[in-house]
Amino acid sequence: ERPAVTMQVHVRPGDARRTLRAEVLEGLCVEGRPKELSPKWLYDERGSQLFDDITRLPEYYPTRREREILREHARDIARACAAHTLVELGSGSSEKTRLLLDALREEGGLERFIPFDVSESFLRQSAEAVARDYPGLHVHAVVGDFERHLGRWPREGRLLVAFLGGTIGNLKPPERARFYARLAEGMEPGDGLLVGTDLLKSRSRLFAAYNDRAGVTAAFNRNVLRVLNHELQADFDPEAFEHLAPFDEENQWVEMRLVSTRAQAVRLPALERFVNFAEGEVLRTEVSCKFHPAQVQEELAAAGLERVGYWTDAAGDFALSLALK
Ligand code: AVJ
Repeated sequence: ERPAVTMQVHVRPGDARRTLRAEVLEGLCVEGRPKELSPKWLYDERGSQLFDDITRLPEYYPTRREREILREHARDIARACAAHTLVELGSGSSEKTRLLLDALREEGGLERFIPFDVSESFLRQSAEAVARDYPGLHVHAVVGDFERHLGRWPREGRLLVAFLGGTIGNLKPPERARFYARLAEGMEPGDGLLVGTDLLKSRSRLFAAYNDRAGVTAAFNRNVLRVLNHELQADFDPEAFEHLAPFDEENQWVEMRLVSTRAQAVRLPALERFVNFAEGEVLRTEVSCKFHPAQVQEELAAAGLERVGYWTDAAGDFALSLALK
């Protein structure tokens, strides 16, 4: 018997390909403009697997730290928001989700779980697994892009929207302000947002976390070139690009770069274009912002969300903030 999962689809596979083409034209093909791609293209099946491997690297602390915070404080979070519905944006990490679901259930009010993700097949699997393990819980999966379909989910009972892992750091400050504002717009008074943020720390630890010795992050970064090869019939040679992820002090973000090791022209037949790279030219594939504790509170407040809870791990590496509308 299949567990009862309902599904709402805002993004179809064809849409993703069209969006990719438009973003590649904008991000790679405008002569004289620094080359950049959205980090969302890093996560095909292989990329998601590689990210999963990253979360277990000795140098990559965020996943472990956030799990530690949830183990310690999920009950406090559940009590402070008393939510009936948990919406999880980018519902990647089932273990962390379960810590929240368990706490919300123990606090008495949990009725509904709404995982929200761009990848339909992945989403369906994890939604069905949750439905199996939490009898009586309504699971409604939403396939959407959190930059375009925020708030497009059923609105019933008091909401807790969870955005974990530090993925908020992928948004640059103006995008982040828009994101919080749009999210707040779709919330009712009493609804909550739980957001995970990586905190500022020594350059050397940040560097190590994104330039691991085993080279998993490098493989993850280069994987985006394979995605372009597959989706656009491009002929990138991933080995002709070096992975580098320095910390940018001014912007307070780690940025992942692919650095062209030589002058090269890459064919993009699906777009009837070539992309030229000079030797040493950079393609930016991700920014990962790091935060001051007070900065998170200020950004939430600017969107009309009041931070009512703040928790860190024992080392002070990572933080969870709970804000209410
Ligand atoms: C999934 C966006 C939180 O920024 O740390 C890990 C992605 N990139 N290593 C992060 C990532 C390189 C990760 N987030």
